[in-house]
Amino acid sequence: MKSEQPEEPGRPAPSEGRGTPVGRRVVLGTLGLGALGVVAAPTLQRNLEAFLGSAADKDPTGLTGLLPNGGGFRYYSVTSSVPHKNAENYALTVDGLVDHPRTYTLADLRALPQTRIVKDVQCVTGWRVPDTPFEGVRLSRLLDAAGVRPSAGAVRFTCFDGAYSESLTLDQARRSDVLVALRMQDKDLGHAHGGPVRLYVAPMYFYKSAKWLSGITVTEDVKPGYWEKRGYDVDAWVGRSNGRDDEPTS
Ligand SMILES: Nc1nc2c(c(=O)[nH]1)N[C@H]1C(S)=C(S)[C@@H](COP(=O)(O)O)O[C@H]1N2
Ligand SMILES: [Mo]
Repeated sequence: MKSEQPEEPGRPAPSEGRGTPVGRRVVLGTLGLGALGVVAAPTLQRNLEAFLGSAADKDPTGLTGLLPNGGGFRYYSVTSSVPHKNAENYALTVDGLVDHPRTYTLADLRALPQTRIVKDVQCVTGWRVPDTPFEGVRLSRLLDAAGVRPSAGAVRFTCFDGAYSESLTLDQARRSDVLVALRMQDKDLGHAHGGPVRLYVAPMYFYKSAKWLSGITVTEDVKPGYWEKRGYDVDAWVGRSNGRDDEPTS
């Protein structure tokens, strides 16, 4: 199996799995998923997301992060299970240093103007997926509606997995290529890709694009996110951070 952790002499290799990379057979054995091979059949490809979501829910090891997530993506979660949310129970709260805190339902977000962006996706561990459409509401629109106070300098993102978090400076958050995304690859975001709503930060490594987004809190200063507390760069520009030289994505 190809290692998820490229050798980078002189600096610690980025790591997004909780386990050591292991052979495919070991992963499958651990998960009891001996039938995974059949998932590669094209007719069953559409079931992959649902399959991965349920596999991760039963995976105490975190090794599902080493499994493919369809179309060149890898499935990542830092928790062993994530609740499923839909139009009935999804909520996104915007609060913190704002004049008009508010909670959005999925219907609320769908009713706002949608922006579609097509760029490459680049993970800091090395994998890249070309020309991926994301669609949703510009984060800047939600911030403007909330009325950001002059003392604010940053935004913190939290997730209904109960563990992941991310951050942007206010200037970064206001870029036109930063979305609260409802759709990916021209489909509603599935659970395995962070649905029903994830953040999409086009110019940055994909760890910035928090899945299962549930909270947007305007803060005074940047609060480093989950991976940033574990060594990743807070300013995560593709090609000029984390010691990497990938082609920029945006
Ligand atoms: N809530 C949450 N968001 C997350 C992560 C995570 O573990 N939990 N992993 C990040 C990383 S490192 C990557 S590469 C992408 C993976 O997205 P995918 O599972 O849709 O391929 O999600 C990012 N957002
Ligand atoms: Mo990543």
